[in-house]
Amino acid sequence: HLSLSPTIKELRRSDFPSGFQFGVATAAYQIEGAAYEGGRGLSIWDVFSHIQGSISDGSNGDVACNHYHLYKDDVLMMKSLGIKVYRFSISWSRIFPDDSEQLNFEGVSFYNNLIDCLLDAGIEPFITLYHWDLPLWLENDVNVRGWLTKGIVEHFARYAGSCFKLFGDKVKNWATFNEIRTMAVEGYGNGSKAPGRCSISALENSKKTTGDSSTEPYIVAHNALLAHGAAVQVYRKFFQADQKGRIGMVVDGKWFEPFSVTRQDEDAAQRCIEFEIAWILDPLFGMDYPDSMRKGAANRLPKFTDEELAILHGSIDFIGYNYYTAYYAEHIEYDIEPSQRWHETDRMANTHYANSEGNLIGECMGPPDNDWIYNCPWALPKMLEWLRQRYGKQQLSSIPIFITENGTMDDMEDMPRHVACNDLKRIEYLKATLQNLGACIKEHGYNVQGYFIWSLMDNFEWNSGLRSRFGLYYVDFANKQSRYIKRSAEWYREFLLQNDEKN
Ligand code: BGP
Repeated sequence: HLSLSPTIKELRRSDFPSGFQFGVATAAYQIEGAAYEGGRGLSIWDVFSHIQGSISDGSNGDVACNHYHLYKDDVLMMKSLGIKVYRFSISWSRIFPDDSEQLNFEGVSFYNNLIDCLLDAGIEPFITLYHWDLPLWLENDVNVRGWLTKGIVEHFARYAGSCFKLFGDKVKNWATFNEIRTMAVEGYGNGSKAPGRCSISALENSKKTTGDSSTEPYIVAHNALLAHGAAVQVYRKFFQADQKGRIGMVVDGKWFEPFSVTRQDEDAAQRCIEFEIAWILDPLFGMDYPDSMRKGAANRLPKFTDEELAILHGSIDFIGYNYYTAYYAEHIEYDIEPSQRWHETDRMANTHYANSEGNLIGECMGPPDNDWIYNCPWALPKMLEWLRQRYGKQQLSSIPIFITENGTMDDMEDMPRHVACNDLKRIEYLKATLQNLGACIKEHGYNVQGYFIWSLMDNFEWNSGLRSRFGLYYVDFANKQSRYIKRSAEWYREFLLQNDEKN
């Protein structure tokens, strides 16, 4: 019952509106390395990645792609691709390494140099302020406790304000956060990402017993939303008029397809979408948390004051949406002790595999013979339509969407370089996603203005380490982090440059 991609034979730059921006995306901890250089302070990821058992291949981001030292080459690589915009994140602990909150000028210079280099190459910087690498001093501060208290809000606003002041004359695109949902659910629900807090005995990694996973993901997301609101207030009050940039947020959320055409499964799919993307976006559009969450998580979900909601309402100039994949959703009745509940069980719906395998994480719904993890390019238009239905065509006509991440990985330890570089399936996936995107913009007029491939190069893929390769370029981590072009990079370059010449 799945609708397949529209059949467009060739993908052309002209299938997209002129002015549509194509780029690539990365994040600081995943590529920079130089973890102990340039005056950088530690972040929660430095600690987490060094705890035995937390990263599946035992790697960490100490060196990663060594982008800190190789950034000039990386910018040349981007220039050769023909991209016009580059999304990357700033490492907060490179800017404010310790609790004195004194600027680390070496860190500031690194980003200034990178930004200058990008601008020289004709590439616009698109900066994410927070891509999960919280300074350790904020995690350890007993009054702040990372994202667990509202104490974090003023620190984030101060950090954001410093970035606007330091870089805002040259940077016009700001995203406050990357995927608040992921950091809340995986950092505090199942504990698979830093700071690795988890109290759910039903989960495989139940050895982690810190934290209260029935409440913490909600508290963390709530405080991050408030921090977003505070940062946007700073930008709008002190910087936006002069700097003339835009500020928004990057969210994620899978598409959920009802497993059967029944009212119950349709409700389950809707509930799953609400528990992911609407959790974060609804408050930004002047609504409270979705009703399904207020019912499902009941008194464990924090409440906004009217004043807080007013700050969040209208606090984005754009939506950054990271699209990867789709899952089935099937209604399942759970009978779970409130103390054992967490985000996944609260939404009371999962895939049809949930019970039989005792596994609360869903199964991707792509073709079964496909060995790639992300393979549902057709669901992106469904999500765009869902967003339009929920937030209104008129409202979204003034709040553009950027697809801030889209990509796929090969996941194999010791994959030979020649195999990894001959990545025809990645091309297939990216091309199919772009075909779907281009066609639905053309046919339905969705206000999507840009698309970023995750990722420029293979990098430190969080809990799965260096073995999961997402890059357009191969990185030889055992040999000076040398970069090698993959077929997908050649394809992207051809698409962007040839068509550019034609236009
Ligand atoms: C996003 C993150 C990226 C990157 C990507 C990979 O959630 O923003 O930093 O890690 O995911 O995909 P996934 O985490 O789905 O494997």
